[in-house]
Amino acid sequence: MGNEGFTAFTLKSLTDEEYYLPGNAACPGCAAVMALRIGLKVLGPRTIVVVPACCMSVVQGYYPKTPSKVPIFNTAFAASAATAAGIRAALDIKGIRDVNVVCWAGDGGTADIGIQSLSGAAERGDDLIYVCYDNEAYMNTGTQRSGSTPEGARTTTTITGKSERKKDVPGIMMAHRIPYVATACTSYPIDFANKLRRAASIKGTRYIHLLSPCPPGWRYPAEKTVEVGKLAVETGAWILYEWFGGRCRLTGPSTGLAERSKRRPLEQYLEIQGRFSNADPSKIAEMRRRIDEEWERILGLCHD
Ligand SMILES: Cc1ncc(C[n+]2csc(CCOP(=O)(O)OP(=O)(O)O)c2C)c(N)n1
Ligand code: SF4
Repeated sequence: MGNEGFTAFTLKSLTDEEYYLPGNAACPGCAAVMALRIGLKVLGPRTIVVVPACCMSVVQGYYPKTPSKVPIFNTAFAASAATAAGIRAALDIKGIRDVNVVCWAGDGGTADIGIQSLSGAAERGDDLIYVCYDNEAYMNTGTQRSGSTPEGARTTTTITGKSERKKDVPGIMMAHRIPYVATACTSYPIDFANKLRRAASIKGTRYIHLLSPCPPGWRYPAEKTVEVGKLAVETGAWILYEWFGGRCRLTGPSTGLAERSKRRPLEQYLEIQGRFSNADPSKIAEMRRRIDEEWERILGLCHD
């Protein structure tokens, strides 16, 4: 599927240049900020980032002591995609075509409160990249459940574990028939970098849903962020795929995990985090069933 002319990143080809600097206000082990650092390496200095209310708007601090070397536009919680569309329109009027406009929004600001402006932009085909860094709760305000919190996870508003399923935002975006939708995980930065590069090479609304582990919210030690993200993928709880040109394909380690027997036991992903401590064996069996269902659905898309 459409790999012609696409030069994939390797670790070596990723620039040493830093556009998001250390010394920022992120918690130690924050995956969302690691991914922003990688993302800006991919997109480069001709980029404007739109950030709604979320952890990232706190992490960046106050001008002139901000960690970002590119302009960041802070906007209202519900309005990232509309703001990005407006910035793109203004750039177009000025004849500036070489600037990437990218939204960097949390799951609360995407799956819940920002979904109307995102849907509007996608329906209009506005020319922007939207990255939802999904830490699976409203973290900045103290870990409240979001539509993207997975079933079974404890948050301050689901103290015994969330009973509803996680909202499928990538699926919602596919239903808009936009040109590019992908999932990614911060523990696989090169997979993410390549997806962002491909997204940047296409016009229209492009969407990447990035699983971003969060030590305080998911209740694990800060140094385990990469391990936790890898376990999400290796147990099959998070599937890496890319959808463009109307076709879907698995990417990264997920390509070898279509068969359930190849996946690590789900317990390994759940036990490393405090947020699933209430999940008993029957709940875990239910989660496993849902994961199998999700695999079948994604494999169905890949084989069409
Ligand atoms: C309209 C509105 N409601 C509530 C808030 C308070 N608020 C600021 S950030 C935030 C949580 C954002 O959660 P998410 O989008 O998941 O990003 P994260 O904090 O996890 O990075 C909330 C509720 C706000 N700024 N505006
Ligand atoms: S609460 Fe989580 S997402 Fe927010 S800055 Fe800390 S580690 Fe990152």
